[in-house]
Amino acid sequence: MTYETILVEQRDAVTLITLNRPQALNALNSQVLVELSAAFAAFDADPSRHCAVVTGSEKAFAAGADIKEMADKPASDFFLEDFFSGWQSKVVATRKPWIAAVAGFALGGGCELAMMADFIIAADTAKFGQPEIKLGVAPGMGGSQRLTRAVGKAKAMEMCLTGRMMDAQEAERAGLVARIVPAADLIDDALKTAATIASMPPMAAMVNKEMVNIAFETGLAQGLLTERRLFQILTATEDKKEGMAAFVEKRPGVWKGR
Ligand code: CO8
Repeated sequence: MTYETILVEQRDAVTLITLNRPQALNALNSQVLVELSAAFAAFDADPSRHCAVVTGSEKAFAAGADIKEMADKPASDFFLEDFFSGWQSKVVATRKPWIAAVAGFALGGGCELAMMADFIIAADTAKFGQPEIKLGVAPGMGGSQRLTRAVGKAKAMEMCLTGRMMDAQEAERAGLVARIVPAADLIDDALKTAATIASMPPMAAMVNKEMVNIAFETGLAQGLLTERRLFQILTATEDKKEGMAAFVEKRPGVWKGR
């Protein structure tokens, strides 16, 4: 597929996806969703890629869903198209790990896309917000749910009701981002982190991702049971045998991915 709104580069076992609509501060329109969905599907299906990084520009990771595209759309179209559902079924559905590397504005749908990632690495310039209320609407791509789970009710409620932005430092304190790095180091740092993940036994990486995500979606008893079952499944892999043998023999493991 030829992409017009994103750039996709392969860096060894890591796929780097850059949102590329600078004229609209990377606003997420339908074409971005189609292209990102295709890029994630290709990444998930490629046995030589094991982690992805999604980033934007220095000024904006993404300034939201595309307001201009939605402004005149009738409500019935939003309903009949089940508008925004593709973000869940195509982007969140990605089984391999991916990181959002966020500099500048991550607002509305941009903040929601960042929160779809397995974790966020933020530049010290990052600003997160859910300003939809100012447009007479509310988050529609997961913001009210994922932000609340990430930072708790008080901050999420305040951000959704006032539209105020949270800077990188506050986002780190609140648990929204894994780490802050200087803006100039953002891509290198995210790629290095992704390369570390990509060097792990691939099935174990996918299972670790699934386990942590399950903690977001189920109660403790169900989560613990699922964790145990997934752990037990991993013990049947060739990479488990190799990982333990490599530890005992004091050498790096060589992974088969099965
Ligand atoms: N959608 C479409 N275009 C956008 C968006 C966006 N979300 N954000 C910025 N742009 C465009 C601007 O219109 C402008 O285009 P032009 O040059 O043609 O006028 C260009 O990007 C540059 O933007 P600014 O000139 O505004 O840049 P500033 O540096 O002055 O300001 C801001 C940067 C503060 C980020 C500002 O652009 C802004 O407030 N953007 C909108 C942020 C926002 O509200 N995001 C949430 C969007 S809504 C959403 O995500 C989900 C719900 C949507 C429902 C809508 C139903 C109608």
